[in-house]
Amino acid sequence: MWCGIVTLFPEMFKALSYGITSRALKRKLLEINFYNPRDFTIDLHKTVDDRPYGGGPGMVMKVEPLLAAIAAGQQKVGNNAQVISMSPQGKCITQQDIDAIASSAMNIIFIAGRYEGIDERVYDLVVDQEWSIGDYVLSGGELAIMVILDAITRLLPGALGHEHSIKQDSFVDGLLDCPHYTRPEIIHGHKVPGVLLNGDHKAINNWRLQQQLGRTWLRRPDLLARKQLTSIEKELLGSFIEERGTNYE
Ligand code: 4FV
Repeated sequence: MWCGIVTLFPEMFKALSYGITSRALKRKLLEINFYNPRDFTIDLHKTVDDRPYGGGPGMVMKVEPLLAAIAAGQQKVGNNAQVISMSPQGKCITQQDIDAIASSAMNIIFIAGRYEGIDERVYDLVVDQEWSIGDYVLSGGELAIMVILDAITRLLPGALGHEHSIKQDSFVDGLLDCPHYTRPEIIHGHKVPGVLLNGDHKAINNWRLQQQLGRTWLRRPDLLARKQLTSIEKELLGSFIEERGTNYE
């Protein structure tokens, strides 16, 4: 996967040089090129922002340096990159979106806004999609891009040591993840659930699915409302709720 990142702070992306994203970069599963709008300015002061028309606080990122930076990225990949701007006004990205992007192998040029945002005419002229990572305001789009890139990269074939763990991810089946335990078997008086200790994998898978259903019912009923449960799943959730009666876990 190739992605271009239009950002005033390319050094921030050093954060991707750790763990799974680092390995994916080394294995060339992911290739990133940076385009700093400041390098595409023509004035002595390398101006990338200006005061907002209509007044008001803050500054707005100028059209020309952004268009030139984006054009440089498009040139790198023969003009077939999707231009994606990160902002709170964008579509809130879900795991389903991440799955679709990771399996699409599409080229992406991300725009990291700063200040109050970018001039709207950049959207009119070159932005294909606008994405958000959540309903809160960041000081810049860089962290949002890294969140998206991290979520995509771990799904790229060869990125994770063991592919099957993806199948057990949260949200893969529209449910929250089950609890995880490792040694010691008892700590501070807290024991690992017995079902996980006697190697009955059918019982273990049922327990994990029941935990996923129960937790989703407790914490994210909105997700459960979107999911068509099988009869087994209805049974497992039913006994989860029964076992807990009114007081939840
Ligand atoms: C954001 C978000 C976000 C808004 C102004 C950058 C900031 C500044 N991006 N999801 N939430 N962006 O807050 O993606 O330009």
